[in-house]
Amino acid sequence: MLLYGALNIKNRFLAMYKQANAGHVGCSLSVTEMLTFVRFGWMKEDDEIILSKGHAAAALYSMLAEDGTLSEEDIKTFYKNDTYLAAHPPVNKIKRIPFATGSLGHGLSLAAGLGLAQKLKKKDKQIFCITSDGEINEGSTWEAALFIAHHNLTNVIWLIDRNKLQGYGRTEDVMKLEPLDKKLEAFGFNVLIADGHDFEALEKVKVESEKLKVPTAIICNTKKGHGWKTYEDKVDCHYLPMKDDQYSLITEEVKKDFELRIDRITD
Ligand SMILES: Cc1ncc(C[n+]2csc(CCOP(=O)(O)OP(=O)(O)O)c2C)c(N)n1
Repeated sequence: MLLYGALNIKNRFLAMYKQANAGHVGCSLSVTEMLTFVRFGWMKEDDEIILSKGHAAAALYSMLAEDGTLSEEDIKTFYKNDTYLAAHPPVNKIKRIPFATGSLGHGLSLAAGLGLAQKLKKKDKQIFCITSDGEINEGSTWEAALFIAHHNLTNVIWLIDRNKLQGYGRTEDVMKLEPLDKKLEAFGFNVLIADGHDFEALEKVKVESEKLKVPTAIICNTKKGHGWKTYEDKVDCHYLPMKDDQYSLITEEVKKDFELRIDRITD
């Protein structure tokens, strides 16, 4: 079940961040449900997933432990010397990580290339690309969007983690993106909008996207630091590592959030 998967993924990466004393906790909490849904609720075994916002690598590694690609022993090496579970995903080291990401703004171009290759080979593989919103500031993202629309790459599914925060401020203060849906539509996308933490909403856009004959961009409205009440939707959840008391608090909050959601389903 998706909710259990997301809980495990969160608990695992929170422990990883804690032992590494590393930041980017909020970035991973923002994207967990999107990753969980794509991996366990949408993609087929042969499909590709590209996490363009590579700074949320811990969430990706944790998801790959959840599906058995990585072991719990691998996970313990996160951030350590000589590990391949570095702060950003490496290339050619881990099954299901086709490209190194983390230099923001490149993931969608990589997805576009894969998408075109699949189309030329007449294969039905789908390419899921999760970008952040801040990296839409990069011109390369728009170039990839033009390319996807021009080649009508309906096999590329672009999900945007629209938490409205970047590293040092709010997206609309740093470089305005709105009206993002209209801009993407003008580029030739069918734009769908969903709550990126809500599996039912994600399921609806999945069903909707499958009816479409033009490329899909899904704006997933999220909260950076989702569930970390002290820092949710605050810029500090980007770089701040968790102190001991915060780690206890956040794991407790994540558990409560999970129980609330289970209750809502079973009511
Ligand atoms: C090309 C590039 N410039 C700068 C950075 C440093 N950096 C890491 S994360 C980040 C901003 C994160 O904001 P956003 O991209 O919106 O991600 P999210 O809020 O979803 O974590 C920046 C500028 C980078 N990784 N790549």
